[in-house]
Amino acid sequence: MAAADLSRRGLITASTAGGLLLAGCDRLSKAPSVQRFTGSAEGLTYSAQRALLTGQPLAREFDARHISRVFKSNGTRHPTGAAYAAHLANGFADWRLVIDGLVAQPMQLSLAQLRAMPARSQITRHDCVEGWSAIGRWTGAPLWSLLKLAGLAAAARYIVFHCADDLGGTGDARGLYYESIDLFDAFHPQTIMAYALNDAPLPVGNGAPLRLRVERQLGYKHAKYVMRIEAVASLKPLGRGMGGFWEDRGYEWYAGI
Ligand SMILES: Nc1nc2c(c(=O)[nH]1)N[C@H]1C(S)=C(S)[C@@H](COP(=O)(O)O)O[C@H]1N2
Ligand SMILES: [Mo]
Repeated sequence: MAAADLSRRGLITASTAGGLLLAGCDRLSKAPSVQRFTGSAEGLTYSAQRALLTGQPLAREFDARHISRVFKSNGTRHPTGAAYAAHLANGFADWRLVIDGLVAQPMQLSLAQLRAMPARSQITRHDCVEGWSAIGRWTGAPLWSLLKLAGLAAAARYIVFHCADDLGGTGDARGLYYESIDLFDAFHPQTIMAYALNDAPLPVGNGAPLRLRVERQLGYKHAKYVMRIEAVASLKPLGRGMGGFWEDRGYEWYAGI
């Protein structure tokens, strides 16, 4: 990702209320009491969002006539590196989705195996923080069915998605893309691992061969190029500890729409 993109990201983050608060209170935020306050304020937002979702638990689904003519590709449009290039060259025949961490049965699934599982299709609207939306039909295996297959351990609290793309090369952007969600969203019926967009195999620009759809949250939560799904008890040991590539750089972890 270019430095210009990154500074645009920085501006977007700073323009949110949380971003302003953090940017303006750099020294203050080092005080433990302030950290506790910030932490609980975030918790309030989270439970408030959860409370608001009660009674309307599904994201809106649209009719086929609403499907966008072009579904934009954003963020990484083509992962770099020899490993991804090799997978792409042979149609992802040797690619495997790893499911591990706090599960009874760690596994590796081929694209053919994923396609053979019961699928869900949904026409939903994708909203990016950069100010654009697009409607597409996504088809994939429900995440709950994969977690059931692997047998989620009782200690698991979050599901982490490890991606193939490294946004490295420009200082702060160094690192593999990753994301995480809680078990509410992981078991939500509209949370799927999508391998098709508008009834065609997922294009490279949109995350081939597999990407997350977590329809009640903003675009950056929808991890593309997913290589590994990991069940964990805590997000702290990953990346910089905030639960995702953009969260590590100031974005909200729970990005409710
Ligand atoms: N691996 C990975 N996933 C990602 C991104 C990325 O750069 N890398 N960008 C995110 C952002 S900000 C958005 S808006 C969507 C874009 O999805 P699209 O390319 O299908 O439009 O993917 C999200 N998932
Ligand atoms: Mo985005």
